[in-house]
Amino acid sequence: MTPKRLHIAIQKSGRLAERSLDLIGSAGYRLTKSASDLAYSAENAPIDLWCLRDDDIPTFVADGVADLGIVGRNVLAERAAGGGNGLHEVMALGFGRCRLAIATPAGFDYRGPQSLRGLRIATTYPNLLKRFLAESGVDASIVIMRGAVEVAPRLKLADAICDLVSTGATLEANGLVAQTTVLQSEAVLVRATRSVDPELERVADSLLSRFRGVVASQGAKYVMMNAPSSALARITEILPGAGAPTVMTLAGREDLVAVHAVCQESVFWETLEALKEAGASAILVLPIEKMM
Ligand code: PRT
Ligand code: ZN
Repeated sequence: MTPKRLHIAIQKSGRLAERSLDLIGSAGYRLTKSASDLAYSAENAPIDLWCLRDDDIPTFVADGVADLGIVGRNVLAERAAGGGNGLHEVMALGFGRCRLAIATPAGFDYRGPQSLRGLRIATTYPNLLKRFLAESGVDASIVIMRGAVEVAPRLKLADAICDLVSTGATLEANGLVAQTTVLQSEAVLVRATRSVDPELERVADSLLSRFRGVVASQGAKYVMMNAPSSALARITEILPGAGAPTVMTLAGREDLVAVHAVCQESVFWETLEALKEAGASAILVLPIEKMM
């Protein structure tokens, strides 16, 4: 019997494709591309990747063709808002961040969702928009488009749009302004709600804990310094997103201690200056490769 393999669906090409492969690589899986370019195999684990259009990923996972998938939360939420089930978000992956937002022409006097009453709103996310309008108690008509939503107001096809925004450059180039956020999104790992083969469950558990480690170590830093024992409380206060630091005595120095901490947030020059001002010296900031 050939050993079972865990199948993960990722985007074939597009905004999430490269980062999805990077994440799997950072989790220690060595990938070989298939001849067709549509699949990868891990050499060192029973894991295969399938490369698909992002819109197909939820269905493939829900139907059990793939066990896990990496997709934008927006895609998952749109399916759920349309009544699609059998899927859930396992974890947020920290890349592909964007928001689904209502945007209006720059001169429009927008005073919240109420201002949308009676208007036509263009979107590729009709289910999420419909739910947002219902929750806001607003009656408006939805113009469903397949893409290029940002041109709809200029073409007089709609009065406003509901679309994904990351930098906002596309909106600005089209004379539009982002107003209310409908959904915060980023790439997420999804799996089916049905149970997976027990043999593969172990493979999935290991992958999940490795993914958690990679995501948690993104941006995290290991900070070391010497400090007067009297300044310890102040220094702990300054360290961004750190738990209780490790404090060690220094040989032959009663007044000084070594302080080590894992900081979950970015450590800026301002933070280092504040630490120095509080009495710290020999400050080192190191990247963290793995965390578990
Ligand atoms: O071919 P396939 O169907 O697989 O890909 P696709 O074209 O449907 O998706 P793709 O690759 O464009 O996006 C995949 C996922 O990336 C989305 O589902 C989101 O979860 C996420 N993402 C992150 C974004 C953006 N940022 C984003 N900016 N998806 C789309 N955009 C659009 C935005 O709507 C705007 O039109 O990109 C344009 C540029 O955005 P600004 O704000 O930076 O100008
Ligand atoms: Zn798509």
